[in-house]
Amino acid sequence: MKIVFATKNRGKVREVQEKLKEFGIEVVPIDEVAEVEAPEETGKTFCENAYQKATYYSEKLGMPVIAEDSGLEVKALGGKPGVYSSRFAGENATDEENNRKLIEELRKRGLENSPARYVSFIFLAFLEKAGLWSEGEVRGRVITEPRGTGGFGYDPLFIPKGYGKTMAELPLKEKNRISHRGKAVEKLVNIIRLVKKL
Ligand code: ITT
Repeated sequence: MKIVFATKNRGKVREVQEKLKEFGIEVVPIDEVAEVEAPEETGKTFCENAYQKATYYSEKLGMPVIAEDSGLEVKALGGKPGVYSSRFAGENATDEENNRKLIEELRKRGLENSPARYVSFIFLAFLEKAGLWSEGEVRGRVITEPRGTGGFGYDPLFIPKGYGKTMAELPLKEKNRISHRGKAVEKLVNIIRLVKKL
């Protein structure tokens, strides 16, 4: 089985490819199938954005696709950056710029860390405006001293609950086992299997 993954984020592609390999499913990044301009993300929730992206690309391509919307919610910042995680330091911000902004925001408040969680919503669009979705989260805390070179985004600043290492210090397989995205992908596979049995 092959699934087209509509994302421009290489980190997401790597993780979902690796995770779905466990289930014998091949993930094809959308840019290997067609050149489609990314839609604007206007949703106020991860769920809305995942739905919007998946249905947009599926309609453009005329085939089933999955899309994912995810982000980091930091307690000390009232849940920010949330759906704005990829643009926390401004449109087209790099991971480094977003991380620097997060560190600044924590330090401004006199904090060295704060409870936080990563959230992931995945939507598989396969009929006009219909499909399947799943959600995953991982709780932990963010720190102000980056550590590690793996993963992407805020991983050098995020320590999962029960771990002494940041996500960026964990091997990909381990991150996938405990992460928001890994859990959402696994649940989606279970739903697909159930639907196939119906
Ligand atoms: P697509 O919309 O094309 O999929 P994107 O990177 O813009 O790519 P999102 O809008 O879903 O995707 O934003 C996700 C952001 O949340 C991502 O850029 C990181 O800043 C952060 N993020 C999500 N999952 C993460 C993870 O596993 N590790 C680190 N940061 C993560």
